[in-house]
Amino acid sequence: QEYTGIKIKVLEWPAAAKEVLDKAAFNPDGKTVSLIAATLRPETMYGQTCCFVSPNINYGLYEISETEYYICTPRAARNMAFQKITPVRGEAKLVTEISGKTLIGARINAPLSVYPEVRLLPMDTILASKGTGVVTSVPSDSPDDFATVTELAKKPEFYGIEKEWASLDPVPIISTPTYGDMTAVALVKELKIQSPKDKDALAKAKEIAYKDAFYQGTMIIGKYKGEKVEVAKNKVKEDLIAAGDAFVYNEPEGLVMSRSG
Ligand code: ZZB
Repeated sequence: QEYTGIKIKVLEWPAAAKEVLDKAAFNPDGKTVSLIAATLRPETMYGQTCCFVSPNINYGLYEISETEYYICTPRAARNMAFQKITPVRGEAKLVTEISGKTLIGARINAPLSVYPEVRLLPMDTILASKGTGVVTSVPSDSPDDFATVTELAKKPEFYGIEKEWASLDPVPIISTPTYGDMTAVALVKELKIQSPKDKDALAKAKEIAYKDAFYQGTMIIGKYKGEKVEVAKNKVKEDLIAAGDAFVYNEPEGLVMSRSG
C-alpha cells in the first residue's frame, strides 16, 4: 500500500506533552516537530478540520535531522528507516515515547487546509497496525472522520476536549453527480450511521466514497479546481512533496502484524 505521509506541524504543545518532552530533555524551540498522517487521499487535504491520534497508542518522537522531528508509531518509524526517510538506513533515532493521550489538544498546522490552525483530537478506532497511527481528518469526504467529529462534538467533556475543537465546518472540496459536494456527510446520513462504532456501515460508506470521488469526482477548490479527481490526485500529492510538506510512505504488504502474534 502506498500512502502519502503528510507533515502536520505542532504549533503548541499541551501541558501533559510538555512534561514528557521536559523529562526527555527535549526542547522543541527552534525545531519543527510534525505528526505524520498516512493518507490515500492527498487531494482532500484542503478540507482538513483536525487530525486524530489514538488515546490508546504509544507513539515515538524521532529525530530526522537536528531541526526536524517526526511523531508516528514505532512500527511506522521502522518502515521509514528502510525507505530513505530517516538519515541512517535501518535506524530511526527515538527521542522519547509519547502517548497519544498526552498529545490531544495540541495546536497544529495541516498543510493546504483552508483552516490555518486546527487541533489534535482523539479517535478510538485508529489501528496501530496500519499507516503511521496518525489520521488526518477530512469530514467532508471521509465517513469515519465525519462520524468521529460528530461524536466528539456531542460529548466533548467525556473525550476531554473543547467542543469548538471538533466543531469546524466540513469544507466542500469535491463534487460528484451522486452525492453532491460533501460525499461523506451525505453517506453517513443515507446509511443512518450513528456513531464511529457502526463498523460495517462505515466500511461500506468508505468503499462507496472512494469509488465515487475517484471515478466521478471533480475538484471544486484549490489549484486544480475544475479537474477530475483521478487526474488532480497525483498533482496535489507532487505539489505537497515539492513543498516539503509530504513524502511517499510505503506499507510492506507482508508485514501487517499477524493475528497469531
Ligand atoms: C485522509 C482521508 C480523506 C482519508 C478522505 C480517507 C478519505 P484504507 O482504505 O483502509 O487503507 N487511516 C490511515 N491510517 C489509519 C489507521 N491506522 N487506522 C484507521 N484509519 C486510518 O484506509 C486509508 C485511510 O484511512 C487513510 O486515508 C486515512 O484517512 C485512514 F476523504 O486520509 B484518509 C473514503 C475515504 N476518504
